[in-house]
Amino acid sequence: MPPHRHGSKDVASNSNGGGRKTVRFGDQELARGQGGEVHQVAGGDTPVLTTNLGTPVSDDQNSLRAGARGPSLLEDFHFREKIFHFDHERIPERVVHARGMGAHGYFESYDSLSDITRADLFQRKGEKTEVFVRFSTVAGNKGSADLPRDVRGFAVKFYTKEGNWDLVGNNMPVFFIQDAIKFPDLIHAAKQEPDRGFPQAQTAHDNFWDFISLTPESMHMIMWAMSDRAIPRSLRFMEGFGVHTFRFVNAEGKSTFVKFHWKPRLGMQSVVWNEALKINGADPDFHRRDLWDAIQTGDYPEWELGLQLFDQDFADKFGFDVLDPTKIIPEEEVPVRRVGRLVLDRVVDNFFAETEQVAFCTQNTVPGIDFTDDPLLQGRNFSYLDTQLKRLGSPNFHEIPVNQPRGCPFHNFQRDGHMRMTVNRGRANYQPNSWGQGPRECPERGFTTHPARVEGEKVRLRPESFADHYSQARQFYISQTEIEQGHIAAALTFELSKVETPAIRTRMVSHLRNIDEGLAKKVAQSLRLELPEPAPAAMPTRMDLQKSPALSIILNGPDSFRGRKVGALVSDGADAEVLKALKAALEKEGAMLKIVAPMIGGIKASDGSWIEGDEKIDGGPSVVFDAVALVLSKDGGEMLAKESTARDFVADAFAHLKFIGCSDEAAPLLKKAGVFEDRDGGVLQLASASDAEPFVAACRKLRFWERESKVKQV
Ligand code: HDE
Repeated sequence: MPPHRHGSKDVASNSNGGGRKTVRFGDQELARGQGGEVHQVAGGDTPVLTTNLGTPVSDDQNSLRAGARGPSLLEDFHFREKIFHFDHERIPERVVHARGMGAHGYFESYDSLSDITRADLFQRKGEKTEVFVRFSTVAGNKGSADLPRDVRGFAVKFYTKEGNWDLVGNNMPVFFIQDAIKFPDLIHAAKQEPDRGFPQAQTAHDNFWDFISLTPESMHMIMWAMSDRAIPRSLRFMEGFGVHTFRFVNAEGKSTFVKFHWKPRLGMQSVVWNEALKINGADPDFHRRDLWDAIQTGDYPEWELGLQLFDQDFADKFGFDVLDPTKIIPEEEVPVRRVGRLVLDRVVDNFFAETEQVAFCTQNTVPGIDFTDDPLLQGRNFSYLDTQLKRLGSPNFHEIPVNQPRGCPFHNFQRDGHMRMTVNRGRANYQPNSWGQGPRECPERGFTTHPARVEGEKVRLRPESFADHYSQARQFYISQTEIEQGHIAAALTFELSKVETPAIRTRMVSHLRNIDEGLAKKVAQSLRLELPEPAPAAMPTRMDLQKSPALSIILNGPDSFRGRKVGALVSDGADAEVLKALKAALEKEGAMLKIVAPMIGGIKASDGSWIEGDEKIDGGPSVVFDAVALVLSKDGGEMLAKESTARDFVADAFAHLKFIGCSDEAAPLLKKAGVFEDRDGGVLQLASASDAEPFVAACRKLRFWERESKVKQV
């Protein structure tokens, strides 16, 4: 029984909204209904609530009934419209990349690239082009968590003056398969198993590894997907890649091959796996929130666009086929030229209207940027347009504001269809016409396909130049630091430990033997498996490929704590000077301090000042911070030593190799957390204001990797 009986006899005479009392609440005019509910009424700046067709609504709290306790009446058009619209609020989620986060911004060109492309956005130094970016995970459904081990989508829509260019990339430069015809199989295998509907947003299950272990071409991508690249700390701390080789074409028609890279201004950083598992529980929206907060606080996320440019001669000489999307061109062989920056400076106004309805299509290109014959790219050029029709339900999805060209007008003779918004005027809806109406083609400005020669028989055949599946997988692995190699082995062990069929585990290890013997042994041992024979390989693994240091995250650390967060666990009596100095040192670094208090209302610091909490201890576990500080009074240290969430805060920070700043008062807590005896160079003195700057300087290393071998044995 609800607390207020809206329909009881005594209010029957007020069922049309009569008898409500108007009250003031702040600046708002509020009405109180007979049932006690309070709601805003129109007046002043508050507009009148209407139906979709503009009819003013008098009562949005009660449906029309025959008598206060009687049946609802079909006649209630406002009720029916409201519920009808609600029933249709959802659209099909993306079949992949369902979970995403979008933002607006701009791209600024550093230079004119007119010598290599006629693409308008690259013609003028300093030119700014509006963009919309959507980041995503791949396998999980829309409501899944942000930190599964997964590839991240990095899709950019440039609203250029010559049309929209969509660069629909990922945070890894290669892909699992070489031919688009395998995509449905790959995705079926990766998503929830069809009979049981789980596991959600993870590849740690039999179907995925069954498919992968039967698909040697995926091995290079598997090395990336099992590396720390698959668990980025923030969307702001990851690279992006166009993956395929594209073409730039200049005004003279000369073509140059190009691979696209995005380089994050704040450098790369990942979480450790155990941290990812816990973040997904503590804050499933970890990445979304981080991007939102960064933009809202004016700390705009930024990437540089990098190009690897090469010609046909290089392509002919290079050891792998540049059309094969399972291969990279090492940066050491073709350096990345930075040509502009992407800045995200505006969050969306409405998630559905923009992030959900944005329709990226690889075939959205502009004069000066053309495709190559990469069979994955060719397949994508069909898939994206088709998928948008399914999702958005009409061929007019280009009229949705986020999808409309902004930098230029658009005219053609396409007409009508579901939800057509444009009112096309005039008699001519075809051309040529003799009414002198409508747009015409423009050979000089229009998109022209680069006239690449094509010849050959019609065949279903994978080229021999795509046959080497292990050499670059090996190159990626050997380019990692020992720590990162350990993470790849641990990730493979974790995933394969979730595989219930031993034969699949074994088959997977047989591929690892073609990549690196050490890796294969490590994984076999961790699975308690006998080392199988190497998998039969179409081509022997090349042992001559050099390490590519650019592939390691740790070797390319930012050496800065900018854009990161320290969580300070505090108690009543916490040293106010230390907290002030810590905040100042972090702000100087471009980083943030968050206060984690036993109670959200805050604490009374040593100088009597009141410091509000940003999080209550169980809502702000250390996993959501990049480093932690324990700023406690003697009593506070003793009190929190008895609090399991505080012990987890410290134990996790230590286990996740974070820098910890603390004073002697934290000793009881460190002891109870089981880390007191193991204090190391990553546990720093933070007892007085002068310790703050050295502590923040130490945090620039982001993690105290030296600790890892002491906290992880299996
Ligand atoms: Fe996608 N992919 N993909 N993909 N992809 C989609 O399009 C597809 C591939 C990528 O934020 C879908 O709008 C095929 C590579 C991103 O809205 C769909 C193949 C790369 C996004 C589709 C690939 C990507 C998608 C699903 C193999 C990195 C999210 C919803 C040939 C270069 C875009 C949609 C957003 C989304 C098909 C492979 C990146 C079904 C057939 C390789 C970032 O069209």
